Amino acid sequence: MRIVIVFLIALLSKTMYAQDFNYEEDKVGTYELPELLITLNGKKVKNKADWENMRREEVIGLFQEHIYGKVPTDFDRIEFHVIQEDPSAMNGDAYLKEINISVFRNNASVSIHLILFTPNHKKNAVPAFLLINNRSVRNTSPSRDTISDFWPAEKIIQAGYAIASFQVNDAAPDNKGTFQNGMLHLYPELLDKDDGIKAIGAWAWAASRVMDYFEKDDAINAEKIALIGHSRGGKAALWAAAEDARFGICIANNSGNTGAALSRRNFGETVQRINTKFPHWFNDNYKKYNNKESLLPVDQHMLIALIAPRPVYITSASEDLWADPKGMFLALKNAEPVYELYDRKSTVPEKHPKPNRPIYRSPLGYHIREGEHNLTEYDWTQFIKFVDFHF
Ligand code: GTR
Repeated sequence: MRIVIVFLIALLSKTMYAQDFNYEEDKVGTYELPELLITLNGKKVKNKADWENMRREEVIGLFQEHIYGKVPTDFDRIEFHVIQEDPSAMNGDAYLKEINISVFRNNASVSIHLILFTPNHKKNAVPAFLLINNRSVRNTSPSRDTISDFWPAEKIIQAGYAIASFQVNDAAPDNKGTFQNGMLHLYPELLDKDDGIKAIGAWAWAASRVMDYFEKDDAINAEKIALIGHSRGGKAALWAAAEDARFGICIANNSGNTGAALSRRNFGETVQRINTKFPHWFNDNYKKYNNKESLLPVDQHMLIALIAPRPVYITSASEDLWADPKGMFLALKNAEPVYELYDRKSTVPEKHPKPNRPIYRSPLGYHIREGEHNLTEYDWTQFIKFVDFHF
């Protein structure tokens, strides 16, 4: 009897799950993407100047209002304190600095703890990878007592780049009850606004404060910063790079729904589900689009286009259907027209490539990796090639 009940519950939850989320290509249905190169009042965008003067501001404004909120740029003061230093970290291969980045506004302050290794074999200012870390702090151990593929610092140092990371929780705890307890203490007025940023915007803000630090560190070439994020961190990386043009390259790994995946494509995670499970990620206006993706004035190809002409690399994984690999590929493809306005020809193929065939000699780069939802050594190997090619 008991076995039968357990079996029935399992069957029921499986069918409910299958009903809620689509994993079948032939059930995706048809959808129409909003026009990238036509303004709200119907003007055609014909060149780079039209894009920059008419359409780009409009599109970023739509994302701010309906999805992510506008990342604030004003504050009273920013201070950088090196709290730990080791000139011969990694057996002498790297210089380690731990920096507290403290930002002050209206008698409140917040600190972002940055871990930074620079390669000792390079004499001049170096380009850097900055990871928005949404996983355990152990992944970015400054003492290197833990070595993790999620942040393979030694490999990046060998390749001649600096590598840095901060924890998302410093900027906004990743929790629907406590996300306010970070940088939003500086901007409490945003909490009352339907279009105010929440956690994803807060993480993007923190990445920009790290950029403020890079601009002051002579060891770093701040014009060559590759911002990278995995999954929810990938969503934040895309938004940060859209909002802050100082990021030279954006890499979004397995970023999925409201990251690089097209929202209108009914496959895997949906807007309704992301807003219900993670109400603290996007602004309140976004909740209006639960089960109404077709009413969104934007789709995610437009988010990638906002980063043009800077290089963007998108990844997916063959078993990570929740993040909709094909939906991410199609968003990237549909961002191409804006890159073309800058004469930056993408070499992304027409059809979704097979796993483990990276495209990196292109302003828009892509791979689908064999395997599950994760950030792996394989992914970083391709990122280095992409960044080598562009920087
Ligand atoms: C999932 C969420 C995804 C993705 C992922 C992650 O639960 O539904 O959108 O962001 O978490 O961050 O690993």
